[in-house]
Amino acid sequence: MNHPASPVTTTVPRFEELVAPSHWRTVDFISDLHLQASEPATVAAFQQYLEGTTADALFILGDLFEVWVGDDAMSEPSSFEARGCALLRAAAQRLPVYFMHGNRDFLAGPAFLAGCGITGLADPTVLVFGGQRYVLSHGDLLCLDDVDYQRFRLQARSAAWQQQFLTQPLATRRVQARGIRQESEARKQSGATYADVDSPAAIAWMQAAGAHTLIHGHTHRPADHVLAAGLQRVVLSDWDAAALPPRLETLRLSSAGLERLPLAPK
Ligand SMILES: [Mn+2]
Repeated sequence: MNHPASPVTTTVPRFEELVAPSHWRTVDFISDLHLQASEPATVAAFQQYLEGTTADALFILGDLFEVWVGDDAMSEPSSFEARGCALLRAAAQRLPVYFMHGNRDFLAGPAFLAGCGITGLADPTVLVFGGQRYVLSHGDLLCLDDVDYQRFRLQARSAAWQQQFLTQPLATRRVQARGIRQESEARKQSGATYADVDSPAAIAWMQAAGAHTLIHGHTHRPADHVLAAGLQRVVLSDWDAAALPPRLETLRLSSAGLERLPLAPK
């Protein structure tokens, strides 16, 4: 096979593999809901979606939550995290739910997964469905031009950084998270442009994984890109039920291929 030359700009990661059981007819992918107490319409849309979906499995590819400051936040009975977990737990009784970290909820840990009855998914993972291979990723790792973020990501994913962050009192962590969010909001307002997925790196990943399709979120730029002959990059939509028009969408995989399904707001 003749592959286009792709400069190796990043180390190709190790790919976990998940083979879909043969009884799965449809799989849904969602990401970037950025669930938060201040956006109740999106939370309601998520609940409505979970209660109504006919998918045989749900894959959440990161940034389900706007922020996750530690699994102990779930133990506060009336916390937003406890509520989010209850929604997931109810859904997980009907269908398998898989959760991949995003750059906002990367601190969601084993207690979160166990408490919600959902399964963690490594980034990246290859899903084998109907004899085809799909690379699943949040997508942040592929935004190579975002050099400052890549540096932060490396640090924040280390055991030492996480241990140090998590030893602080919950209230302190919540305050810190608010500060980081305000900074990011200010950056957005300033019109700063965000890096997009690096095409050569995405191609390198797909070739290494033996896959024809990469499905990711993170960039909030939903589109289907053909990167090279037979290689496509499919970008999930973020969710915002209060936007005009609302952004609520799932990507559904079946034997017919991939299809974007708009969801009706409540
Ligand atoms: Mn993200």
